Amino acid sequence: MAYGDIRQYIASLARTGELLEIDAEVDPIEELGAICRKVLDEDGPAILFNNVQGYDYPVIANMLATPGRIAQALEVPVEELTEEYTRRTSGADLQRQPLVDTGPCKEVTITSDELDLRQLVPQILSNPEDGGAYLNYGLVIMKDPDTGLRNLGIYRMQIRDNNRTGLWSSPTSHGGTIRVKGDMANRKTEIAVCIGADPLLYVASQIPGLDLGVDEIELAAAMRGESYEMVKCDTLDLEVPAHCQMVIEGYILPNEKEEEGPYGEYPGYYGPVGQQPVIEFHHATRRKDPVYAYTYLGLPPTETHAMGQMMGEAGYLQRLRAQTAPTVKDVYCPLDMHTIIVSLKKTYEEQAKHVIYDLWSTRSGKTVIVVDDDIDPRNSELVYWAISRRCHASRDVMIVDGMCTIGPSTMKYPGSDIANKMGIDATAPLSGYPAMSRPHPEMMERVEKRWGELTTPKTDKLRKAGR
Ligand SMILES: Cc1cc2nc3c(=O)[nH]c(=O)nc-3n(C[C@H](O)[C@H](O)[C@H](O)COP(=O)(O)O)c2cc1C
Ligand SMILES: [Mn+2]
Repeated sequence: MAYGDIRQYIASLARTGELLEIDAEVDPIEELGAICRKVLDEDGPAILFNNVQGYDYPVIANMLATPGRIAQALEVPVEELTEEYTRRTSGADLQRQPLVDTGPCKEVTITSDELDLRQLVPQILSNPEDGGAYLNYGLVIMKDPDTGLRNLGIYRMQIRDNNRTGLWSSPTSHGGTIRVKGDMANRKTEIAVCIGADPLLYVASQIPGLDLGVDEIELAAAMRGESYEMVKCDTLDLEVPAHCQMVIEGYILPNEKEEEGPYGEYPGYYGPVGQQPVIEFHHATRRKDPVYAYTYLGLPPTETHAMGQMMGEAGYLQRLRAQTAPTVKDVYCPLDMHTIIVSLKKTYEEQAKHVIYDLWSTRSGKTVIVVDDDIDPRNSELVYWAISRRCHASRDVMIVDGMCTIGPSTMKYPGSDIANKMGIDATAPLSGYPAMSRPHPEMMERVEKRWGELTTPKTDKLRKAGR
């Protein structure tokens, strides 16, 4: 049975020992981020802060920060996560979600006069040099103005005053594309921010490599095995999940930019201050007793990295299987979010390089390493071995310009402001290499069969020899 809402998921985390409840009062500026950092570094549980100073509602933090908790959201064993995701979503008939009249997210209405984001949202400073409090874990629903198709993503919003925030949506994201279209047409863009929703909506929002026009909510429903009841926004032509905790309705103002940042992002560095779009909110609804969902951002491991890893592996595997490399065996994404290691049974010589080109064209793919199918991409020692033994650097290491990232790598060399992407083809040629020096499989099998006999002591000659 799928979870009905985020509260049922939190209850399930509590049952499985994956929840730390903190009843003591916590300072959202001086303490909350540091508590999250400590628990993440210890690979610890999700945290339910029941008493955040100056805020009326509980705050759930880092709910999906481990593969185990992501698996718990899908209700599958962790080792079956990628496979099960693929089974549920590939070729899935993405259904439209049913529209209902009302739902828990509509219990309380907050009009434009009453709206104060500084009360509705806790004023958390994740890292000490952040430019202010951010709403950093809202599920953002917008529509592509050209097609009318819905999009779901997560983009940070710097809280400015009672009803205005900044918005940082990378131009490489669908959310970024939609707001740029708004600028180009000089039209305001409707935006609904959902807070505290079903965990699979967060997970689905992070799958890379989707086409603009594939609705992440429909994908989440396929992952969940059950549709989401949706309700109409009160003031916008958008629909939102009826069982989320809060909905804030507003417009991205066209061609209006304000100073935004700095903000400690997932690369583990503060991003710079820049001119970014502005959102004006004018309406909100919520449950009577909402739970606010927050996530700490910074150096890995965090929830963002955990979702990026699991969904990257699933998404890239699906993409390669469908296009460039049907014989791909496995994909491993380390927690940095930009490295992709592919193990491949090559069917033609240039295929490893085609895999590199393909993954370079995704917005997060930065360093792509391709090894043969005899190498486990998760075994870093064997991946290094393959790079040393099967990669001829002058031909097999490829570098191009064009990484659009918020990391500081280009700042090392003044004047080089476009980040690079790198590919490493660490596969042996199909024409063959010298035979590998190891026992034949039959020999290993034979030893395996005799293992009991070989390891049962029959003689203690050495000891008897009087050592
Ligand atoms: C906690 C969190 C914060 C994020 N903040 C941003 C952000 O500020 N800007 C951005 O472009 N992407 C951000 N992302 C990544 C996007 O949500 C992600 O790339 C998503 O797939 C974008 O979907 P879209 O391509 O449909 O817009 C964030 C992700 C998480 C988990
Ligand atoms: Mn999208």
